Amino acid sequence: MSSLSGRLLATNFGSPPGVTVGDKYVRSLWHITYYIGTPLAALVVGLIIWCLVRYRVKPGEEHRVPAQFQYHIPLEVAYTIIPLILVAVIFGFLYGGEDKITNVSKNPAIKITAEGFQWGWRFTYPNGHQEQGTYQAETNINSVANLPVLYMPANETVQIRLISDDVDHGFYIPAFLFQRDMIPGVNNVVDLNVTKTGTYLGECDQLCGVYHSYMRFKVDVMPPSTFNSWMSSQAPHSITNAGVHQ
Ligand SMILES: [Cu+2]
Repeated sequence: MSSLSGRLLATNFGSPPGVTVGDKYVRSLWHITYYIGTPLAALVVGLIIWCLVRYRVKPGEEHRVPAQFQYHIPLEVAYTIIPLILVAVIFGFLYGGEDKITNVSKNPAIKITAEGFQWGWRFTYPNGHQEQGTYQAETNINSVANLPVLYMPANETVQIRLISDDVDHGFYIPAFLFQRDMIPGVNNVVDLNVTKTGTYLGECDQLCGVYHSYMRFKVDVMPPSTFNSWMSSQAPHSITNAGVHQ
């Protein structure tokens, strides 16, 4: 293991370093489950090994029956209460983290509607401009060239309304450590504030039909000035079809 990946593992427990303002809450939940789960796993595995060694059958003891006891109330209370406390603690952290992640701003820099459908994406901007792309029969699953693009500014609150035209889809951008379902008839509104410019891959993560695995998109996070000039060069209510333009 290289020292870099060793350092990453030590600091992030294998989780990717996030690129959004909100992903620290997701990462801290990931870490907390490690903090609680690692000693617990060590304890359980340790006890199993101890039992194997301590109570192994020795020569001449083949018919020995271990001590039998039941209704050991303190023991039963302990192994009921301790897991309940652990679940309650994890639930508390989860609730706190989710509360921050789902919190949406009243004054986002821009509002975008992201629409999922079988099998593609449509991103609608405030002036009615749309970026869209659908599965095409000749699509190469490994190609990202013809994917629809979600353009957004970096370091600003981008509010995205997630809707579905048909069945359940999932708006998932792994690099953002972010996922939210897109459910027909439900308005899921989320805020994303990306701190690093670049191109990221997004995908549908709810099995939504035959070409679900082709349902991907790109996210182009640009400096705000670049985004603004891109935005102002898009005619109102124009439509850009992925794979057709450029
Ligand atoms: Cu889908």
